[in-house]
Amino acid sequence: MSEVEVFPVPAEWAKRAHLDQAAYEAACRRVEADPTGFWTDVARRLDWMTFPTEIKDVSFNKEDFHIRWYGDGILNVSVNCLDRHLATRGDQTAIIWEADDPHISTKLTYKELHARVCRMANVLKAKGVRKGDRVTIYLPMIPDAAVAMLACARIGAVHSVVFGGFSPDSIAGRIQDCDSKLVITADEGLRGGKVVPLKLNVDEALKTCPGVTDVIVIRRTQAEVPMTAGRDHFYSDLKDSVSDRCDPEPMNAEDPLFILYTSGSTGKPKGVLHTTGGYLAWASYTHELVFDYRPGEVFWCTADVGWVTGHSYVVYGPLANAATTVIFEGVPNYPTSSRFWEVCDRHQVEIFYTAPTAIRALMREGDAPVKATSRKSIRLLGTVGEPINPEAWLWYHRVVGEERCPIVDTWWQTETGATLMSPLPGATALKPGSCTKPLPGVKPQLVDADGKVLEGAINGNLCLTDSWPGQMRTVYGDHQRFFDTYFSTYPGKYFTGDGARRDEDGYYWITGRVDDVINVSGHRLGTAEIESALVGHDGVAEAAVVGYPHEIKGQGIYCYVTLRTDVEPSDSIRADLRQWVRREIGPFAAPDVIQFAPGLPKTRSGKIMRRILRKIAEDDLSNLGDTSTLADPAVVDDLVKNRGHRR
Ligand code: 6R9
Repeated sequence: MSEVEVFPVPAEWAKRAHLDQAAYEAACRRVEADPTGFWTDVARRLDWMTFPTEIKDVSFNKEDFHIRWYGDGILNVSVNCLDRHLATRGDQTAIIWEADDPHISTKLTYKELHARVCRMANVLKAKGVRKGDRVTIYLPMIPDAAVAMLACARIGAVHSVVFGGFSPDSIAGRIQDCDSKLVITADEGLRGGKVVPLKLNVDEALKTCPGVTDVIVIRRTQAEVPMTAGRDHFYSDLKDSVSDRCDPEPMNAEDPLFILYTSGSTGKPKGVLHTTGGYLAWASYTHELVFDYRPGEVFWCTADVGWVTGHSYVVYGPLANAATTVIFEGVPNYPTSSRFWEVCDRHQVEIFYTAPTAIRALMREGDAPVKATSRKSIRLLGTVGEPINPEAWLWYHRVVGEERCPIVDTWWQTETGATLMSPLPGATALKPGSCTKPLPGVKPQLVDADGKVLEGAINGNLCLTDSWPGQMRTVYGDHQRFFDTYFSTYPGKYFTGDGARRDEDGYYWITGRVDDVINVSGHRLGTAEIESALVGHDGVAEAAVVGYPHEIKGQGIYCYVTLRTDVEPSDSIRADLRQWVRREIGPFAAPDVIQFAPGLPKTRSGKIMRRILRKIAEDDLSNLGDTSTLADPAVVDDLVKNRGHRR
């Protein structure tokens, strides 16, 4: 293995940080020696109506499988994110909104945000939304997205945010699965100067969602949109008839806070369910530790609230910690590739957190768009969503951070609620490409395919042997699927679906998914979902989808498609299929390569040999492995000969 450059903790960081190396190690020892004391202290960072006495109650075993944290505690998330800051920080900026148009930005203080949340909460109540009801939110990156989430939390409704890039079909599936009666959307979204027809998409989706009785429409672009009488209401027509005070609903720590759909290796997307107390404690704790956060600092996480990163590090973690959080409507390269850094300068951003795919795309534009800006306010950089290649890490460090800013590479998942492994800027020496070490209380373990525990420096499948407060509690409506997906592969352990290497210093290096999930520009997609979209097309008999390394996106989408015998392969059907998948799932799921395949490599029992398809997609022909078990080994020759052109 080549020499890895190590970046030691800068002295000033060790001095100012919440945790330096010794304190980090002490915290790790304390969780072992006194778990109840440690986790009780984590709970203390929140304001409780009733402080919990039951702290951790977990079993990953089949016989008595259950996960409960702070089970007798009572609290309200919106109180923790708003009310408790009012006395001392009511006039502090809570949200800085930077619009897609670089000439527009606005600020909301904690007082103003509180009033807006209460108003929306009252509007929801007036529409009949009660504790436990599900509300679907399909909004652009505007402050109202955070307002809508917190308004649900205030009255105990369970939000399901659907990313604005999803298609009508995907919205419909998510509404039906959790049976929401109410949808909050906007007339249109704006991203990179392009209009996203949000209301039209909702209208299309609702054709198959008869259970939805109300749609609340926020005016963003003021575009004319069709309104169905009795069902659709402009928020501007509702908000003035309600009060801007709303008593918070007392919630049990284990009451649901939100559902967020995410792709798995099989079946339709799963409704990942997070609860109130443990989730918020973990979002807040990790936000403070990983970003070494102090109240009032300007924090910018570029993720969309439609993904878990937006939930935990645009809204809940930062607001619980009295942050000034930036909500950015736009994209990294509009109007120019300097946009991120101009926004940092304009709002004096101190901590900047984004995805490797954005870094790689900007790196390709060269140093000049970065160097045209000051970036002096930035002290700390972060990444999330996929492995970062050392080259991109080094560019981020040298060019963006001018070698002054540590980089926290945070590994986690929708299922984990918030970060599980990451450097702490005052405690951990950095290695480019490694998410380094677990946070205190997090217990990673590497196992081989048979579940044998692996020790020392080695590659393996990444499991967690114990729970943490932010762990998901169930798959909405399908608890058995929750157990089967995460706890049955390696009994008694949570299996992440990721592979990882541990090096001689105990640092972890995530190598990517070991299941049929692919990570495209930091967006998680199940290959099964794309396959199911493809075979929904009239011309397609069969399809198999795999990922392949893509310079900017991390992974690209490679589709092998067997057409029906009466359909001729052509560029036009290829374009048609691409468009079809965009429409079925969303634009970000558009295939990069479509190869027409007269046959797919299958075992004699009919199982598609994906290993071979992956190798061909990766252009790694030296190592196709044993093809003798195939029903028809000749199909492989055809696939190799007609390999697709990678975009
Ligand atoms: C937060 C988020 C989760 C999957 C995860 C892993 C990959 C996330 C990473 C990373 C390497 C990191 N992933 N962070 N891989 N280094 N720092 O992204 O959640 O959308 O559910 O994706 O993303 O493969 O399993 P989610």
